[in-house]
Amino acid sequence: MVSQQDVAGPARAGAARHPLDPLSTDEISQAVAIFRADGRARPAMRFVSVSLHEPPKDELASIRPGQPFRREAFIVALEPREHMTYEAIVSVTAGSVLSWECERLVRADPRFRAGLRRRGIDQPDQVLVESWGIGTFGRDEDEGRRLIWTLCFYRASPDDNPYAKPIHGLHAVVDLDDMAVVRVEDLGVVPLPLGTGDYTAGRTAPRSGLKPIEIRQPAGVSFEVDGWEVRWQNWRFRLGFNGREGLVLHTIGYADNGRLRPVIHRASVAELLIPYSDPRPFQGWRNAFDIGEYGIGILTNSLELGCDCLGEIRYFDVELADGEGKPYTIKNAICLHEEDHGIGWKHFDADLQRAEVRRRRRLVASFIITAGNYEYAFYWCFYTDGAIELEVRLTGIVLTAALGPGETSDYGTVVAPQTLAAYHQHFFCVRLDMTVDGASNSVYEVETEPAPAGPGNPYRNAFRTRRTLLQTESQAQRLINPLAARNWLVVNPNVANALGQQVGYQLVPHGNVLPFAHEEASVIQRAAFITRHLWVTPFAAAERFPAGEYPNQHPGGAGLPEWTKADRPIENTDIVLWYTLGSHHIPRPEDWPVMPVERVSLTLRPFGFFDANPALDVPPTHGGGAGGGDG
Ligand SMILES: [Cu+2]
Repeated sequence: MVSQQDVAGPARAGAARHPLDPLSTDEISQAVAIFRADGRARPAMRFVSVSLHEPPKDELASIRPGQPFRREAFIVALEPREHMTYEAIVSVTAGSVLSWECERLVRADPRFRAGLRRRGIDQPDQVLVESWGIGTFGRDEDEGRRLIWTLCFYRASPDDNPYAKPIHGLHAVVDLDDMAVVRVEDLGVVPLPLGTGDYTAGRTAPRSGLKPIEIRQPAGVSFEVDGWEVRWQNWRFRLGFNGREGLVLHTIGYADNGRLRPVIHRASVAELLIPYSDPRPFQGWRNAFDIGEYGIGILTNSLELGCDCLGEIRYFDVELADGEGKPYTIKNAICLHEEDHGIGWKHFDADLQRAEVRRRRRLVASFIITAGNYEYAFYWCFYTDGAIELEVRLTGIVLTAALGPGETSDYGTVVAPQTLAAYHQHFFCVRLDMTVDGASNSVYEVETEPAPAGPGNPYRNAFRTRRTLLQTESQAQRLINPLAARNWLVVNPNVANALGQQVGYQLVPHGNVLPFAHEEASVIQRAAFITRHLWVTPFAAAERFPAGEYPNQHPGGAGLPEWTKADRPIENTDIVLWYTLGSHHIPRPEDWPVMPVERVSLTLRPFGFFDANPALDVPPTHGGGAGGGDG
């Protein structure tokens, strides 16, 4: 086991400036070189990931500015010939190189080519071969092998939308260690749909009348960036990035009267699961763990000014390692900018005939990924009133399957002739390592209930809140309940505000959903975390991913269900909140050929963290300069 190496030793000039900085190109190269030089490494090894091994919290707390610090890389590597993996169970995603080889391999297979010919396709190069994790569906012959299966689409011409032409019923199963096509299954021919699914510019006459909107900040931006640290309007946090989770936020704090008060130690989206509804052979295997199997950091786009992001933008490049362990850069991977967000607060005093109004602003750190057909845009937003929001926007192309002429399905929407977009869901598991005014936190479930009728409630109008302390892990596996206005309050029971109340941050759920797959379905076994909206665990450094480290082909039970069996106490201690945000997708014809953005979100807002409205001191604006400090 050679999974961790001390890479750089004490910090040197040009190296990382902070222990939480993502690995630089040099550090990735060094880590891989050290790893390769180890006697246990094999020449044919492939690298799944080389990322920062984040320092433990106590060590982080003890590092003084200017002091040297350790730098460690976390490496996951595979040895295909010996079927050796450097972790117990390894994801099928061995980086871009493997999936590319897999696509070529499938295209070259004579059984696959014969299947294409039966469908009138003579150009295998024009077939898009998508690799999907095979999951666990009880086939004995699959035991102990690293397998993927394929879904195929056809591009009639090079710039076509391939998802408009799903190739029905032809699937290959590939062994990633042997790099061999294990079998090709042909479930019968359905003709390719005729539509093109074209959504590109130049073929539709653009609508007229849209005049330019310009976002200008003539005096510059209001945030400061120092390395990976960001400061803006009392907020202070660090950006991080890795191949699996993409953007990570570290040490989020708020400067309050000269005192930096911690709120969240680490925040990331730790898993993204898309279960599909189509029950047909192969289609019923479609469950993508986009983080655990593929890695949303690896899938991150290079963003473009004026298109992805508008206004005064600060971009961050990120460094990752490819399958050979060679570092590469994703330019403009993270976007940082501020936005006017409408009014922040207002009151018009009728007697005085005077209005007090302040604008609301937010600072947004974002990244966008492409996972095959889909795009996900992740926005972490910090507001002038102390709120934090994660907003996810979903767009891209819905996954399609072909239908026979006149055929419909109970499990999807016909979005174009003979083109079925299957019902599905997207579950984002947000991991929040809380530290509200210090590491020792507790969680209350807060609901509102009617007060009982009686002498204390003579007009029957009274309602009150009920707080339930969640004391152990089993008590903290919860669902949303909007009709009871249910939310969760993370408090520091050891710190009081000026009113004598425990300081806290409130997790406010918005729209959400549960899975519809049966409990015994493979996807629920493997991803039990989606059966509860909230889980709370005591902090443990090794507990990072809700479906376990390597969900692919894992029979299930790993991650949250396994850890929480111990039913550990979660009161007045260092805790982690796991909130799963579901987007329910019954495709509409309007989602074709490319889908208008759908958005889901989660809000954390101060509840007694401050003594009063923290945005009282936002200066007023006068005409014109929307949100401008002195416009
Ligand atoms: Cu969707």
